[in-house]
Amino acid sequence: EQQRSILLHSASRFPPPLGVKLSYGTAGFRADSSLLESTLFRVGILAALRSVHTRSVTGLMITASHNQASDNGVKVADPSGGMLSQQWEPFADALANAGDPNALLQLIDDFAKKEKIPLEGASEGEVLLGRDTRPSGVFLAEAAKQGITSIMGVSATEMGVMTTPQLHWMVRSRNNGVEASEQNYYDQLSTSFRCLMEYIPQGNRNNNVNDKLIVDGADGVGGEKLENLKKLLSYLSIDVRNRGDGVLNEGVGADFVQKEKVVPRGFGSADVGFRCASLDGDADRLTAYANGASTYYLKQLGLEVVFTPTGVKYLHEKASEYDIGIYFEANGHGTILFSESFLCWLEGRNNELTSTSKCSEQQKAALRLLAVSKLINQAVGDSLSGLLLVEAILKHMGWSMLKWNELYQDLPSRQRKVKVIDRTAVITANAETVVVRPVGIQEAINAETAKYPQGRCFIRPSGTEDVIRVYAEAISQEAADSLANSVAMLVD
Ligand code: 16G
Ligand code: ZN
Repeated sequence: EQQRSILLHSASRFPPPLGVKLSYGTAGFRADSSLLESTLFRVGILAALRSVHTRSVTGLMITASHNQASDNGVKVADPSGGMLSQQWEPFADALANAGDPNALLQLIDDFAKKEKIPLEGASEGEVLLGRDTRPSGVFLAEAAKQGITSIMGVSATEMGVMTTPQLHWMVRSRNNGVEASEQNYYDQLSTSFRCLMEYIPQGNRNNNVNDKLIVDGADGVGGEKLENLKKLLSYLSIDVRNRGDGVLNEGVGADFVQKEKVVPRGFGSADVGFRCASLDGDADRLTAYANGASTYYLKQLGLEVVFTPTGVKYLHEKASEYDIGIYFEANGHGTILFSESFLCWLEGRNNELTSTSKCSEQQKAALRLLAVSKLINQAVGDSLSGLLLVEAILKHMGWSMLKWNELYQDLPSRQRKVKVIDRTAVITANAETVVVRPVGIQEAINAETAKYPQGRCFIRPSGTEDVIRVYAEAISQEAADSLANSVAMLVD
């Protein structure tokens, strides 16, 4: 009874906006920040219920990533540190769209019964609450906190301004019983980075790879966090630009650089010859690094390459099936996952090492892999940790930027988006490589593609916008453009 009245009372303070329908989508709720207060309150309830249900710490992150500064959004981190379980997504949609407080209460009641979630303060829970640098994050965090604490026995721990991957990392660490402060995060990254640098093969120690790296922080949270991290780093000097003085994501950041194919604000001819990288607005991705040509290259190396539908949650799930699963998206999301059993095996090699004096090549390799597993964020893609891993690898291999770039030739490509009345009319299969509906369209795409040497073309409904995305690759830029155009016309 007490739980019901608390919920009814607090819900009445956060009425949903009229005529707005929200969907949890591929990466949580996202909209103009003025529309999101009630959504944040409700997602707070969701994260709290998830915590009670799993008897673990969960997370709630307030960000709209690369979107414009006036937008905002929210997503929930599961106890593993990964994305919210897909089984709970329909409940997230229902919660966000429920009408008056009574309807909301009914929904929570039914769901709690179905999932056997004990309410009435019978159990405990904790939600870590983080936000990016958007000004609206402040009042939205307050709404989220009200939602979290309206579930009896659950507390909200405010982490303040964080990168998305920092918050996910903290949730994961807390549930693994390790210390999980921001300082712990920097310590883990800088220690494992130092370890990798110290195990660089003799011959490559003094190679000509420049120690300077220039980073575009997208005028978001990543720049200021990198400033903290860089103080602890040896062997590398980082010049951080776009640290938040300009407008978030405007003419800066990984998404801008990838889509517009131009250098970000604050970079110019004086930077030619240096390694540069762009983070996105919440620092969970780096400038683009995948294309059809990389798939071909990786297969040639003898690696197994698998496709999944678009979206981190699908990639992450698939990658977790392997001892070492590396996943990435063309837009810069991705990380590396190590299985528990493989990590145990590596630890075993490590322990052998301390008991004997001489370190074999195999043992060194095991040590490096262990360091990589600590450097790379196992919870979710992380531009700061990804950045350091790339630096360590370049140094290890003795590769210059030029050499790295020459590993394989990216195929020219073109992305187009086509506005449609109903994007759900397009249904795909085989990890979005084949269109099954509308009937006949795949045959038409095949016929167009066949006209272009090395042509590839896919269409799929976007998970975040009301559009159909068209992606084309071919032997020249003109050919890729032309293939994308003719297929866009088929869709229109
Ligand atoms: C979201 C997804 C990303 C995906 C993108 C596709 C997460 C954290 N992010 O940003 O993985 O690539 O949506 O958007 O899951 P689209 O369907 O509009 O192209
Ligand atoms: Zn992002």
